[in-house]
Formats: sequence, C-alpha cells, structure tokens
Amino acid sequence: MSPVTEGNLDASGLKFAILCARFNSFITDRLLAGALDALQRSGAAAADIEIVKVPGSWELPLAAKTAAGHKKPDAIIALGAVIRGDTPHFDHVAGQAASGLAAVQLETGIPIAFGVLTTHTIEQAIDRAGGKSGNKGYDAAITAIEMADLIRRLRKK
Ligand code: INI
Repeated sequence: MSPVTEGNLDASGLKFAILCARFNSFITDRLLAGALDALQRSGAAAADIEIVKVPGSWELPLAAKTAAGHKKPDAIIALGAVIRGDTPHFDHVAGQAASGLAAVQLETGIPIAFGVLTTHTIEQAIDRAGGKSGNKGYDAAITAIEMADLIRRLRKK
C-alpha cells in the first residue's frame, strides 16, 4: 500500500487562535467552551491559545487574516452562529463568513476550522452547541489540531 500522510490529534506544542463572534453569544459561548475543552484535552497549553472576540460572524475573516499575520498560529478556529430567523441578510453574513475564511486560509496557508453554525432556528443552533447534535466548537477544534499537524508534516516532506 502507498504511504498515507495524515495529521494526528496531539495539540501539545501547537499554537491556536480562537475567533469567537459575540452575536448570538448564548450559542457562541458554548461553542467556545467546546473548542477550549477539545484543545486542552488534546494537550494544548493555555498560554498557546489566544481568544479573540469579534462583534459578529461578518467580522471573522478580517480578524482571521490579522491573527494569522500577527502571531502566526498553527491553526485558527472561527466560531459564530448565524440564525436565519434573525435576519433577512442571513445569506450575506453566512456566505461572506464562509468565503472570507476560505480565502484567508488559502492566502495565509494557516488552516482555519469553520465553526460557524448556520441554522434555520435557534433550536437547531442549541442542538449543535452542546445539545443533542454535539458541540460544533469542539468538532472544529479537533479539525484544527489535525490540520495543523497535517500541514506541518506536508511542509517537512
Ligand atoms: N452576525 C452573526 O454572527 N449572526 C447573525 O445571525 C447575525 N444576524 O442575524 O444579523 C449577525 N449579524 C451581525 C454581523 O455579523 C455584523 O456584526 C454586523 O453586520 C456589523 O458588521
């Protein structure tokens, strides 16, 4: 079988930036708690985790670009909650957050895990922020750890 390269889930020695939108903070605070839980259980040191709060999900891409250029984390975790019922400009906020973050990770080479919930209802958001569908902040942090390690391995080859 051909050799396979993949990242592991050991976060020790890795640096992370968690960007968290305050809009719908009753949801995003839970995503943040989940992301921190995942990083700390996986061996990340508290001193290696920078937490940055932004007003809303719209602001995540610029904060990601700035954080990427400043302290050069090994990975970024972007957290937000865009709920369709809240706004007629749902599509703009959700779409720009997604495409902006995708552009920043390609431009900087720093992986960005997408932990922005886009749901029709508040109930769906609660389910995904520590409710019956798990915690997408936790999941995003696990993805960030794996991608940080994968990119490091690929660069060494
Ligand atoms: N920001 C969110 O993160 N989620 C939302 O559901 C949302 N709604 O509903 O409007 C939202 N809007 C704020 C936006 O992200 C910006 O902060 C604002 O437009 C100022 O730039």
